[in-house]
Amino acid sequence: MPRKILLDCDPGHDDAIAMLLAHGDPDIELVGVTTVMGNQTIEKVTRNALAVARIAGITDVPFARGAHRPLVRAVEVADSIHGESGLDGPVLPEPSIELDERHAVDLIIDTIMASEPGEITLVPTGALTNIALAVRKEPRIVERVREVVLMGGGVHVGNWSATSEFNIVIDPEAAHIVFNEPWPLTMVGLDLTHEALATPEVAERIAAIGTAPARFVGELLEFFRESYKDAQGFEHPPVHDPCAVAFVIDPSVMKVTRVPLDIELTGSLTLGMTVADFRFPAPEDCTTQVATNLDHGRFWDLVVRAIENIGEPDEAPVV
Ligand code: PIR
Ligand code: CA
Repeated sequence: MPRKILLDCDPGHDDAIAMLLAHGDPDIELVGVTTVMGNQTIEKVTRNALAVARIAGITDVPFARGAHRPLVRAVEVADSIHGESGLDGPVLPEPSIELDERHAVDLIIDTIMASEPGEITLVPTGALTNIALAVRKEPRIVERVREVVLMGGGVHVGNWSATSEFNIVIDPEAAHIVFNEPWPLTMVGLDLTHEALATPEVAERIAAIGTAPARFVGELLEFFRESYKDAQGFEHPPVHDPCAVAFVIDPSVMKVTRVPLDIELTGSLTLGMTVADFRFPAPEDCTTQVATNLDHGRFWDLVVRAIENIGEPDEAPVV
């Protein structure tokens, strides 16, 4: 039985690749895609999500627009990394599917409450605004989901401040809500994703697939490589978000450590830090874990296989 996932994202170059991985992998069934402001405004990331759906040939999955701003703070976008559109690089096609009429929060709640307990895995790859709102609106989702596997945070590393990662620090109050609910939560943060580097060998493997979706990923990686070099001084870009999907497909591609996690809300230097308490062995009731140590080869095998499986979708436009 494929694992059913709801992807809550802000595409975003790596979010787009996460979507392709979820769609193309045989062990995953993508049951919904929701958007949240982050890498760009909610209008832009939602449009991007629909464009990626067309490229990947995703036709029968509901897409819903979510939060246009964080719970408390002002909107802050990552245009230094993702560009003006949020998905700069490739030419984007006009969307060919319509948005669901529901707000993302309602699509999340409806999908989880209409499923069997333990059936749905939530995979957030952007700010946690929609998930926090969903928990507040319908708290029963907490015991009904199978688990939350999110890209965000970093125990020993930040990328938006010295201590903090973008998805968490742009809406730390939402992250605080999500990290403090008693659902099983795996944090696939920068400790792990900074190992998911798109080296030139990876780009060659993807180019060799030769399909339109593969060319699209190649163009995404090309732009990501340049912006990560300019904005963050990386030699190769870390492709964060598909790592969370990869954990759902095959948890053995990474190492995880059970540890209590919480979100800093008041530090003047450490706002949005994901604080891990390693002082003691994790207590019995600890429901959080953090990912470290990626199997780079097997991770990229999953991504390549998913793109191969997608092939040349009927809906794919010629660009
Ligand atoms: C990536 C992101 C934001 C800022 C930078 N510098 C790099 C986006 C990615 O989409 C990913 O989900 C997460 N936020 C990594 O911080
Ligand atoms: Ca993202």
